[in-house]
Amino acid sequence: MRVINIAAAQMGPIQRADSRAAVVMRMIALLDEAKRKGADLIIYPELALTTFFPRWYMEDQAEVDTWFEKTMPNEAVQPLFDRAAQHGIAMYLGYAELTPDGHHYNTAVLTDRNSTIIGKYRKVHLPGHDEFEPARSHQHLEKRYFEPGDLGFPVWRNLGGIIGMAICNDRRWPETYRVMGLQDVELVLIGYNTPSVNSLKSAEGLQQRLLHNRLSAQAGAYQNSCWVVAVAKAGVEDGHHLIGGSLIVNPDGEIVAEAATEGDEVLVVPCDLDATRFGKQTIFDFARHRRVEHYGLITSRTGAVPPD
Ligand code: CDT
Repeated sequence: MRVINIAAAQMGPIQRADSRAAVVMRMIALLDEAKRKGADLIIYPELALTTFFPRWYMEDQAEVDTWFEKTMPNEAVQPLFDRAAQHGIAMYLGYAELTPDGHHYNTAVLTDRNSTIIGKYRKVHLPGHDEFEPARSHQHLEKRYFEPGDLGFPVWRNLGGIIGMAICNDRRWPETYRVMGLQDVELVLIGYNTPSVNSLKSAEGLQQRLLHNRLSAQAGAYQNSCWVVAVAKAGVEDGHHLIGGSLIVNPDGEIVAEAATEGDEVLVVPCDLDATRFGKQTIFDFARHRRVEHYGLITSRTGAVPPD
């Protein structure tokens, strides 16, 4: 058995007026609870330090940049890194990254037990739009504020396992998991902020969005025989509702823990990475069963093209 005690640290809403320092205090409280429950690794949501600012239309780039972190850790976040190192807990932390040469990414970092950053992922699949769209019930301006990630889907050895990262909308795309599956990934970590309503389809509500969240994580876990941990920022943020439903899924695609609230809540589950081996050596033994000669369209074509 190779057990990692995983803490899915769901966060309740962060309001636009909340300071980084106040948010970090909440994150440290979740970290302390995770420690009491024996966690080795804690996963926080996407953009965990701020409100989900892409719902706001902004034209002033200086204002936009106030939502981004220029260094990681920085002064506001250092207490979280310090406490994690003190507890010996590794971390997945999502935040908005502004690089020294002016690039903007929706990013997550992975730390080891000493709070040393050992991995960085930049969100590849950016949903939404890049201009104000009055027909929508709310804006989702990720395409305006972020560039698509430029790092691909790497995996890292950490805590005795092989760990990969994705961010929110990435979880809906099978390619996300498969590229990591082809690197023998055992544990995929995902943070998310998902509005409970579809801004263009009022009939799609909370229950359907929770269903899609489960479907995506369960399919990714099963089809790649890996653990998937998906962690929400939830509840009513600046008047806009985000789904909760943080969950931990085993390599058989079964949900082993799911958040019960839309607030700050920690789920801790012992996850045996050796449980990934059976599926990887049988039905999803990629080396024996995949037929890449038939998969060319996956990388040669982006949009669907109907037959003549
Ligand atoms: N943050 C994020 O990626 N949210 C999207 C909302 C999709 S609707 C534009 C998601 O896939 O959950």
